[in-house]
Amino acid sequence: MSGLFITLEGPEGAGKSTNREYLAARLREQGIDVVMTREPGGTPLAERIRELLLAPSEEAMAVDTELLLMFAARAQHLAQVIRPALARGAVVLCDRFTDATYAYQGGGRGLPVERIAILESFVQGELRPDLTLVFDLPVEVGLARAAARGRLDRFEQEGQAFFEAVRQAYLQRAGQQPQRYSLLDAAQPLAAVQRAIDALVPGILERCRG
Ligand code: Z5A
Repeated sequence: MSGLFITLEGPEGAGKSTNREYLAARLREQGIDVVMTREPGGTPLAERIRELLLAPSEEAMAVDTELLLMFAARAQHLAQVIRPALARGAVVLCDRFTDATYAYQGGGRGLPVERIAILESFVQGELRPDLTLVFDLPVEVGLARAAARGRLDRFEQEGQAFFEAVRQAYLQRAGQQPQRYSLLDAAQPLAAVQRAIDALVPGILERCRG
């Protein structure tokens, strides 16, 4: 048996966490075994790496350090959570994965795509998401949603140009592989976003049962 690996991506405040819960509920009511997880994080050790990555600190984090910590957390997450869940036939719903590395460390920080691709192959082997939902919205809308939560993490302290580059990297990747990505307009009211998710559910169920 092999499960289905679905990732949710997009810039800040796009609604990934909210809609991950919603999609999980739609699938569970159809009797599907769903594992919800997130990156960076998803295991106790990977969550400790997440704390290092998100906490603002006086010592600037080198861009390569950031990249390697993302993949260190991912290696742990794959070994402890994602691969075992897929092996038992579950649907894994993961809030961010390697597309976020291409968007943030590639688009935002300007690291070469080739360097990210080397680590992707090293850490993941052949494993790639089966489906990626990209929640797209204008940068200022997402930042306003994030700001409403209070204290900003290390990434959220970046400026508008950084987040524009992140958004464009996501759009570019989604445009290059339309068979893997579903682009959702996350600036719409939540009910409209969730109607778009409802429309994806039959295809997901078919892939689970096929
Ligand atoms: N990062 C990276 O650089 N490289 C990597 O490889 C990985 C990650 C994996 C942490 O991620 C940081 O790590 C992230 C990228 C970096 N940078 N930042 N910042 P995260 O996923 O934990 O952080 P996040 O993107 O900031 O999550 P978020 O802001 O919580 O966004 P969200 O999960 O997409 O949104 P939400 O929590 O579901 O919704 C936010 C609020 O908006 C909430 O009050 C909702 O009720 C509201 N909302 C949601 N949808 C709507 C709609 N449609 N209308 C109105 N209001 C809405």
